[in-house]
Amino acid sequence: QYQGIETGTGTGQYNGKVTIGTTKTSKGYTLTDGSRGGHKTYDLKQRTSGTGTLFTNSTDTWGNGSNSNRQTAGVDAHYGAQETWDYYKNVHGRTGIRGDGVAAYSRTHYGNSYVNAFWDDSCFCMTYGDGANNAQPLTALDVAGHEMSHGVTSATAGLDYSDESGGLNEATSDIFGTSVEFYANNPAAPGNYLIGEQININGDGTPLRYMDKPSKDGSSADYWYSGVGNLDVHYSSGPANHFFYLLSEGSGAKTVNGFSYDSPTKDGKPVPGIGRANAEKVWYKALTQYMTSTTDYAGARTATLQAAADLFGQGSATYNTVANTWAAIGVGS
Ligand code: ASN
Ligand code: ZN
Repeated sequence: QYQGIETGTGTGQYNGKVTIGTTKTSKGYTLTDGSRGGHKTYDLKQRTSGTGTLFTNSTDTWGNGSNSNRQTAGVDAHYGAQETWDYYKNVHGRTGIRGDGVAAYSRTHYGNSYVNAFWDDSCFCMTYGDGANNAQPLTALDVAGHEMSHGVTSATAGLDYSDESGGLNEATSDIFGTSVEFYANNPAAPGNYLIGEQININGDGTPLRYMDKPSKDGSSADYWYSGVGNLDVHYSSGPANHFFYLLSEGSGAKTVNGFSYDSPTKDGKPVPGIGRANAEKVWYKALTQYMTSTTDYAGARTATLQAAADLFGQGSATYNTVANTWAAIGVGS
């Protein structure tokens, strides 16, 4: 009897009906993605330690869109890891978090009504709570891309998770989480510059973070200032998230993929944007070749200008827009 790599069908709570990489065994099917380094997705069954139980099923059809079906969060987490793997491989030529073809793994159903998700270097894994009333799991696509990207940052620049480098670490995860969401091109989870908008984490339909104008969350900084590094890293990420939005789309009012934005600049001077695909290339090259564990906002400016010089030429229009976009968020001159 055949055993090996399969493509199953799942119904997630956030991603709708999706195809996912699975494996056929002698006993049935498992959430093991044989074509992406063997990424496995587990059910922690509300525990907060251990690896949990690998999702297993008699058929290759998974979840039903509701978190009362334990497989549903597994489908969204597994799909998120799959799309993130494909994004880094197909857009940046990076095979796996470390570039060595080895997969991480995902743990779902962590704790009881736990409203967070996290990456952990020590297990090389990402973990998702079930959210409010165990009904809003933290397994949305941009959040999965965010968590897995913490692994990439760890394996590359290694940005320290405090002070300005911590904000840049967080922003890197928001930038690539958003990039994954656009990349997947899934109508159930359309790409946008909001973070966690599908989870309803505030209970009023607002997202966790806004890249076009980070201060809309009530806590994040829109612009760099001396002392921004004293904010929580999820708020000192604001200026870098804002930089990425502006570099992608330019300032002012704009609707992208059905989502409307209005992004300001510090001095009120408009910036044009270079397109999201170019902005992603600049940030990825800066992260993987020029940033280090202690890179601050001034260092990130230098790193992205080095990346832009490599990619587009020093003094090119694109290079100059990168410089002007840093000025638009208060970095450099
Ligand atoms: N969800 C959070 C994050 O990935 C967890 C944390 O605060 N580290 O940033
Ligand atoms: Zn994070």
